[in-house]
Amino acid sequence: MKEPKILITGAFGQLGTALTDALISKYGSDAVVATDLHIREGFSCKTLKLDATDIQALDEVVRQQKITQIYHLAAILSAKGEEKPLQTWDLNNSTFFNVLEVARLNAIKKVFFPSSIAVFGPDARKEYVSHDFALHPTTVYGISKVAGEHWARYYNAKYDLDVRCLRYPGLISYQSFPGGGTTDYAVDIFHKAINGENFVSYLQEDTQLPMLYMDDAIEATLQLMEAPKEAIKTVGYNIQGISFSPKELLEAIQKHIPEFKAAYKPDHRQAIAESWPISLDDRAAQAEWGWKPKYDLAKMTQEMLKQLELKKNNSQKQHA
Ligand code: NAD
Ligand code: AKB
Repeated sequence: MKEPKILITGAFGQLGTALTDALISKYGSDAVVATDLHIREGFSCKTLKLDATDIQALDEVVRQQKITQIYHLAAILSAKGEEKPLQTWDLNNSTFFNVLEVARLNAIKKVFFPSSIAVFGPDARKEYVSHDFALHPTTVYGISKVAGEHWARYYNAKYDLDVRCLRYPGLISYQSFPGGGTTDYAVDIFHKAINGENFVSYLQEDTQLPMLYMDDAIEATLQLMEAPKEAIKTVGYNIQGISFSPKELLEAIQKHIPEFKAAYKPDHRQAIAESWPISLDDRAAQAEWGWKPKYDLAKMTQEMLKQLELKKNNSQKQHA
């Protein structure tokens, strides 16, 4: 049997849209099975409808498709999570349990679990926080990610299941829209800029958060998953990319579109943002598998504007 054969849950969200294509490019269309609650066209790999809360359905796909690795992306993110805390706890945990159990029972070789900067709470160091700092999150999303990291450690220790785990900062991408996080403004602002609309930020102008351009996030994920097992000594790697505030991002965009304007109307997401760190100490990721981001604020801004402009022109041509 050819390896790896990869199953992705929650594959059609913000991360999955880019990661599915990256995994196809790396391993080939036949090596990837992309699944989500709803079917989406446009991928060259097999796509299936799969609710990850249904352990039997998950097990069946894993067996039928002869899966050897699972990337478990399905989750409810921080801002949406605060609107329905119990449902979020339930979904985020039950889907990961199902993945861990199915992985154990089918001798899956590697599992990827995306954690988040949301594992930290307001008592954590704001700048350069280390991966092993106390984890006291105040969102249900953050609590579910801390629990996920603990379960990853448990399955690793008890069953020798190879579960690898990154704490992504806010991800910035042009491929699709984000799905209900606190960092979503940093994607939305680019769409407003390209469409000639004014932007209203739900975070204060000076609220800095750690972010990462999607290409760097994908690179980190592939590097982590390709690293030899002996190199992996941490569950829940911090990865630092770019830290900026809405005002700093606005100024970076204004270098390309000087007339672009923003207003600031903080809402409930402000408190979530204030509970998270501004930057992360990622020395473990650097030392253990060679993490190094390529995008700074200027380069990421230029690339986002270029890619969204291209998308807009292509869609206008199609509709002409
Ligand atoms: P998203 O909300 O864009 O996508 C999540 C996907 O999961 C959606 O397509 C949704 O349909 C699917 N889903 C929900 N319930 C499901 C179920 N029961 N069964 C199968 N699929 C289901 O989220 P994303 O931004 O792509 O995030 C993917 C993962 O990465 C999540 O675990 C998230 O916590 C983590 N993460 C994302 C970011 C970010 O900035 N995007 C940062 C840190 C961590
Ligand atoms: C969110 O804002 O919820 C996500 C994350 C940082 O986990 N983008």
